[in-house]
Amino acid sequence: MKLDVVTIFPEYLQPLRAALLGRAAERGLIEIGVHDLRNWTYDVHRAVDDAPYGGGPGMVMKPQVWGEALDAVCTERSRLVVPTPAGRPFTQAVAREYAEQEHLVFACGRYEGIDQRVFDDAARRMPVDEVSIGDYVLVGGEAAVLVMVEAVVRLLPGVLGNPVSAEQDSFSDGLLEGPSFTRPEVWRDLTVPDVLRSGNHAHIERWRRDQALERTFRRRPDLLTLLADELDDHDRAVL
Ligand code: 6GU
Repeated sequence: MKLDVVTIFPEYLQPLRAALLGRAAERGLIEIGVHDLRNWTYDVHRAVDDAPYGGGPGMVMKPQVWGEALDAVCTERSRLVVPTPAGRPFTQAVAREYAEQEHLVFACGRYEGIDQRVFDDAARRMPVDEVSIGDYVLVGGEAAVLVMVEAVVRLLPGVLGNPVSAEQDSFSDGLLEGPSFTRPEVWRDLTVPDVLRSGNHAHIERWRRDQALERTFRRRPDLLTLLADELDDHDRAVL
């Protein structure tokens, strides 16, 4: 998979070279390009923004600069991802969909956003998604790109040491993952639940499912409503 990021803060994307993502790149599983938007400015001031039509606070990023940048970075096989608090929610399902793509291009806006015509134009040649990582406002899209790239890349074959971890985590079955324990058996007078040391794998699986259901009910009841049809009688008894 190829990943390109266009930003006015390329140094902000340095974490893409670290840890899990850095190792995936070294092993040739992904190829990451980070591009300074100012490479495509055309005036001595290297201006990337201008006052908004219609007035109002802040600045809007200029269409000419973004148009040239995306012409250079995108191909007819790219998918353009635009982080914005005004986007559709980025979910695990979206991460799975992105993990199937051959080329993702992330366009990081700052200020009050990017001239809408940049995306309307790009959409004539490629899929364009405006996506939000949550209901809060960031200063720019860079941190959101780090979040999305990590969510996508860990799903690629060969990136995680143990592929079962990706299959079992929160959201893969629509529930939050329950608690985990390791040695020692007693720590600061707190004990590991007996069932986990019982060796009875059927009991352990049932207990884990119950814990996931209870946790989801308490913390994210909205997720359970979505899952209502998939719960069996035992599941319902837990709730
Ligand atoms: Cl994806 N971008 C920005 N700039 N702010 C956000 C966001 C994204 N998601 C939530 N807030």
